[in-house]
Parts: sequence; structure tokens; C-alpha cells
Amino acid sequence: ALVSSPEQVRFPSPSKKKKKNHLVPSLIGNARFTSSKIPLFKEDSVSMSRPFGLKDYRKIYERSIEDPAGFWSEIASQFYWKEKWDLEVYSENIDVRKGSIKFEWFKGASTNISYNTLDRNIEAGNGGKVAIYWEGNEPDDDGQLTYLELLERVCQLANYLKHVGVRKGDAVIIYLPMLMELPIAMLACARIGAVHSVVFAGFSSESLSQRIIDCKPKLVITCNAVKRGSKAIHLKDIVDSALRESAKNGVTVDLCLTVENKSAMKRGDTKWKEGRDIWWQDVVPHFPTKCDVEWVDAEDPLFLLYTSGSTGKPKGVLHTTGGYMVYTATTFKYAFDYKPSDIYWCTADCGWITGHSYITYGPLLNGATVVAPNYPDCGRCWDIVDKYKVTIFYTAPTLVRSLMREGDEYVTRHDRKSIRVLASVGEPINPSAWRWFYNVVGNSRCPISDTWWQTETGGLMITPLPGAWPQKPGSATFPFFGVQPVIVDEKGNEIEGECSGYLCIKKSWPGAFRTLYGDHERYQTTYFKPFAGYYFTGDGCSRDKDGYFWLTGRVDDVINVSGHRIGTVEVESALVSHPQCAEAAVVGIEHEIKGQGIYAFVTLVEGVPFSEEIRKSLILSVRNQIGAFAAPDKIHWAPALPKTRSGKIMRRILRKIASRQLDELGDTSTLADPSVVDQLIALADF
Ligand code: 6R9
Repeated sequence: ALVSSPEQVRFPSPSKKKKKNHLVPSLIGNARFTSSKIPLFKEDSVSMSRPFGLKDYRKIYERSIEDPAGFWSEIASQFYWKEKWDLEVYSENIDVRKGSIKFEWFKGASTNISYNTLDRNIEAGNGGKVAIYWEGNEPDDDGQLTYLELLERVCQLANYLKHVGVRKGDAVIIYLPMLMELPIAMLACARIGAVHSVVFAGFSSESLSQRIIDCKPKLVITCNAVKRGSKAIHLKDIVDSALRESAKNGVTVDLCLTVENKSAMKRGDTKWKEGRDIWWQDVVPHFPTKCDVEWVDAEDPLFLLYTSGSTGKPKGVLHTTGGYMVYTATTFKYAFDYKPSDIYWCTADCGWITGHSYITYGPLLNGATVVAPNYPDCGRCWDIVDKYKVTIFYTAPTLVRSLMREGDEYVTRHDRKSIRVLASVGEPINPSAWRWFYNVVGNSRCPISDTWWQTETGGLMITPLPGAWPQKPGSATFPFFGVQPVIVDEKGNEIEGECSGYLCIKKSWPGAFRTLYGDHERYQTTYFKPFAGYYFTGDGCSRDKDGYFWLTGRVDDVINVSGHRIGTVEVESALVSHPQCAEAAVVGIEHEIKGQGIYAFVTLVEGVPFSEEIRKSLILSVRNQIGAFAAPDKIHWAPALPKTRSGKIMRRILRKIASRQLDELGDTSTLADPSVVDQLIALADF
């Protein structure tokens, strides 16, 4: 009876009051970015749940900015709350000069996100709907869970966790690959008010122990091993050594719940510490399939997710319950135009924020069906799309570029007709990759949501709403409802109109992180002190004459050449648009005359040898597209680029190679393939 809108989050209708101006800035001409040939999506040619265009967006956006309390509380009312929030809805101090930074949403309310994802959907009659499809390493290794089955599995684990003494507010580290047990563990923690901290299962034992030492978990949940391609990775060994290291630092963990992942390793081959290690399969299935939820305050912590800063120990980004729940569900619904019949596939891993917000929480809150695969190869991806008739496909530019490099054949020989929305996240998507994604993968008929956001923001912040307005390849377009991005100059003054500068956010939003775990001071210093009065994103950004936002990469990636500020991504885009260039990474180097010079690492299309001719034509391509001032000083051939396991190019390492500081390369163990670094050094002609 208390379930108001079981399946979808609905927006409050735009306010009836007439307003003078809309708040999306309208600006003056920009030569570089406006030459898009991508067609305008007409309302009748796309599939938004209802006619939805720029006008509707502006009305709703305006309402969300003028009356955030009213706007978000109307949306929040569609969830189940045990107690309603205080009259205030939200309160904030975003200005360090006025005291400690504090964001609070739906304060005083109590709810439970596991209840809202599972029980609420089941009560609405969706118990038999598939919640998660799972694809393993081998194509015939698959599985699925309905909402009801998922709830039962979550309850069993929740009961087990309670049985071993995990209580509300306790931390639990989850070090699992993409097995069904991963979202189950997250939801079980949420159900009993425990704080999960998922550590991506590609992290080394040092990184894992750092996180264990920081959050002192009651237990660690892991599995014995996982297969990636033909290789078995012994995760349990990594956990063992992390736990030894933590113990040396005074943090002992008494319990290690281990999933037996039979396809990768047999029980008998797993190293075992009696008294501490327990097989999941031996205990969890014996617990009852019903478990009452622990009602938590909207501002109680939901999870910690560590993200690396540029230096020092990882930052424990802390998200709370109520605002995060409302924000992820709402952004999911609108940025992907989700409808109950959709099959949604996000290729991320739950070890990253994208997997938290747009695999486990946002979609299941909407009653969506999620496909959670392991390591697809270039053809596997489209096999999966066809097998499940995936309608919404969310991935990262790095995957797009690497698939693009293999040629169109892998894509075009698959049907892919089910896809209707494509989406991207993680880094700026360069226009040529965007076009390939649009033209080849989407057969020129699916809008692309280029979603800009961060671990810290909880959910996407700047994004197209599919089909609602004309796209420009490489632009994340406009802010989501309730989000007020501003561009500031070095001194922290907001700049208007067509401009570039630092991207900041002016007001709190429900999905924002609330602190860095155990270090509120670092939270304030890193994010709120650089530009007093704003949340500083660390990203550079420009805005064109039509008000479209263009993310230009982290500001530490901005290069200043003879007084010209050049985003590394702009140069990379120009390089990658060269028909023989597959991928490029650009860093700044010291330059005697120009201040900074441009150093470009380039990967060529399979089979194309590097030559002087190619070097020249790559430089010409940049000169032609941006201008002579942006021409790279150096082209360094890179058969492969150093990437993190989440697919981000490690520019820190490239900067060291470019500036020949080879003894300062730092930790390369978090790279997907550390040998790439040696290969690059061997190919350098210092
Ligand atoms: C969600 C996620 C955050 C950083 C962010 C920015 C870059 C993410 C982007 C994008 C341009 C996009 N980024 N999405 N840049 N366009 N659509 O990736 O979180 O891992 O914390 O990274 O990623 O530089 O500041 P996270």
C-alpha cells in the first residue's frame, strides 16, 4: 500500500508560473565546436517516454533550480520511506568561508535502499521479472535471477551477516569480480545498514590492504579465483597477503567469507586459514530467505568507494542513503530514457562508481533488467547484445575506440536492432569515436548519452536526454535537473557565455558525496577550497555559443602552449580523427620557448606501420583541425597505452616518460598490463 510508483520514477510537472528567462545560458559563436553534421533527433523519430524536447527540459530544469526542495521531494515521494523527512528537505553549506562544508538531503527521513530496489518492486508485481542476467567468462556460462530470487539471496546473506555480528554502521569490504554474489553482497549490506566498500578485484594486495587499514571492516567478502580469458587469477591469495599486511598495521579481520568460484578453481586448491576463512556456499544458503530491513536515516552512510587522488593515500568517498537513492534512480530513468520493457547493459564493473550507481542501484530501483557480463572480447559484446536483445548499451570511450580499431566487421555482422540508446562515461569521447559509435554501432539511429560525472557526484551530472535536443559529438550537452554547473576562471570568478575555464558546481544535489571517510579536512581542502563557494570538479570545461558544455579533461591535463590553453583531449581528438590513428594520449612537457610543449603518444590502426610520413600527416591533422599552435612537438609511437583496469589512460606515467623521468614512474602495478610501460620506453628516441 505504501508503494506509490513501483516501476518508474516520474518527474514532477513543470511549474505553471511564467518565467522570464530559461537558465541554460545562450552564448556567442564558437568556431571550433559547432560544425556538427549529426542530425537533429526529431521528437517523432525517437523513443522518449513522452514527447520531450528542449522546451520541456528548460521548463523542468528551471523548476528544479528555483525550487529544489519542492522538485526533489515530489520525486522522492515515489519511494518508500518509513518516516518522512523534515520540513526543510535539504540544507547545505558549500562555502568554506562560512564554516564546515555540509550537505544534507531528506534529513530526518528513514528508508532502506535494498527495500526500495527489491521489496518495493516485488510488491508491485514484478517478482517474476528478471532482475539480472549474468554472463561469465565462457559464452555458455550464464545465469539469471528474478527480483524474487535476488531478494531471497540478499536476505540469506543479510541474515548471515547479522549472525556473525555485523551491525548497522559497520564496514564490509567486498573484493569480488563480476559474479552475481557482488550485487547480492552490496544489497545485503544495505539491507542491514552496514556500509559496503567494494574494492575492484583488479587491485593489488597493497591497494586492498590500504583500504582495509583505512575502513577497518568487520569482514572481507571475496572468492577463491576468477578466470579472465584463459588465465585464472587467485583472488584469495591476494586477500591473504592484504590481510597479513593489514595485521602488521594493527588492523585484523577475523572473517573472510569466500565464494567458491568453481569454474576458476577447485576448493581443494585454495589456500585456507582455518578459523578465519569460511566458504559462502557452506553457510549462506542455510539462512532464512526473509530478513527484515534495518531502517536507516536518509543521511546514514550507504557505502564508501575509494578513488585515487593525484598523490597520497586513496580517498574514501562516502555516499549516504536517501539522496543517493533518489538521484541515481532519477538520472538512470531520464538519461537512458528507461522503460520497463528495456534490457539494459552497462559494461562497467561494480568495483567502480558506474557499477554502483548504474548497475546495482539506479536500474534495480527502476525495476530494470541488468546484464552483468564478465570480460567480453570484441565480438562477444555484440553477441551479448543480440542474445539478450539489449536496448540500452552503456560503456566507456576506451572500449569504443578499441572496438573501432578492430574494424566494422565485428559489429556489422551482428543484428543489434534491439539497441535504441547508446551511452558513454569515463572520459571525454572524441568526436571520431562518437561518430563511429553513432554510425556503425547504432546504425545512425540511436541517440548517444555522453554522461559526465564522477565518483564524488554519485550520479551523472551533465548529459543529453536521448533525443531531446540536437547532439554535438563530444559534448555532454546540458546539466541534469537540479545541477548548476558553472565555469570559473583562475581567480574563481564565474564566467558567462562562450568561454573555457574550470568546472565547478554551485549548489548541492541529492547524490553528492558527503565527506571523505575519516578526513573531512581533506574533503574541504581538495574540493571546496580551490574556489571558495563552489564544489570544484577538477575538470576543465568550455561552453559554446549554444550553451553546450564540453569537458576538456582533468585540469592537470590542460597544456598551456605559448599562452594558448589547449585541452589534451582536443589534440587527441584531432589525432584520432586521422584515418590511421586508433588512439592517442597527449601530455604537456617543459618547453624552453613555449612554456609547455605537446607530447603525443599514438596507437595506429592494426597493421599500419609507423613511419616518418605518418608522423608528418598526424601533425598536419592537428594543425588543420586546431591550429599551428597546437601541433605536437613530439609523436611517440605506442603499440599500446598504459591503462588502468577500468580503462583510463594513466597520463601520470606518460608524463614521466615524456619528460624522461624514468626513475620516477611510480607504482605501475594498478595497470591492466604493466609491460606496456617497458615497451614504450624501448620505443622512445631520447
Ligand atoms: C563516472 C566516472 C571522473 C572523471 C571526471 C572526468 C572524467 C567521466 C566523462 C568524463 C568527459 C565524460 N569523465 N565522464 N570526462 N566526459 N562523459 O568516470 O567517475 O572514475 O570518478 O572519474 O572522469 O575527468 O572528473 P570517476
